[in-house]
Amino acid sequence: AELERTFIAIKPDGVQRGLISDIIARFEKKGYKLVAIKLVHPTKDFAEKHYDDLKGRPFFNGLTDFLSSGPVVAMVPPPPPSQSMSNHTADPQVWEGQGVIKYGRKFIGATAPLASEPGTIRGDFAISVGRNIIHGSDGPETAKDEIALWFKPEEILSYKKETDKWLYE
Ligand code: YYY
Ligand code: MG
Repeated sequence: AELERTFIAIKPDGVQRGLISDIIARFEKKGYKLVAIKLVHPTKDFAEKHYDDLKGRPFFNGLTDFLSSGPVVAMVPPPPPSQSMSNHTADPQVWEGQGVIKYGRKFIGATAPLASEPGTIRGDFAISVGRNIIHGSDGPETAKDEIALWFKPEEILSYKKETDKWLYE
């Protein structure tokens, strides 16, 4: 299995609208393991770092104002197949799962909530592109960078879930 880890954040609108538990429940019920979580109020400067690749876009200032406007729930919830994890127990930042990044994005839905399918988080809970509830890493490189930006290595926990054997063949 390919090494994969992802970063998910519930943006200030999701926190304000009381959607934390609904969003976490979806990842949890799917069988994903939560390995890091915290409530943080990012500064404008931090929001700019997070969205560094979008610098220069017309919506950049509004987007980073928005992300730094209130508390955000930051989390790392990939599903590690237990057998492939065992090789990497020494590195607390390595989390593995088949297709977790891509599947996380599928869960979230399209960037514009009106283009998101019903059943996705943005499809079910949001209307405007600038108030689209949730962030998810879009690939292995951004996942790595985003996890390193938001979490210290010791904030990411390694633990075994007995349910893994009921989730992975
Ligand atoms: O990864 P994702 O969040 O789906 O979209 P990105 O293209 O990375 O843009 C990040 C963020 O920027 C998006 O969630 C909303 C905002 N945004 C916007 O306000 N207007 C756009 N035309 C595109 C993106
Ligand atoms: Mg993105």
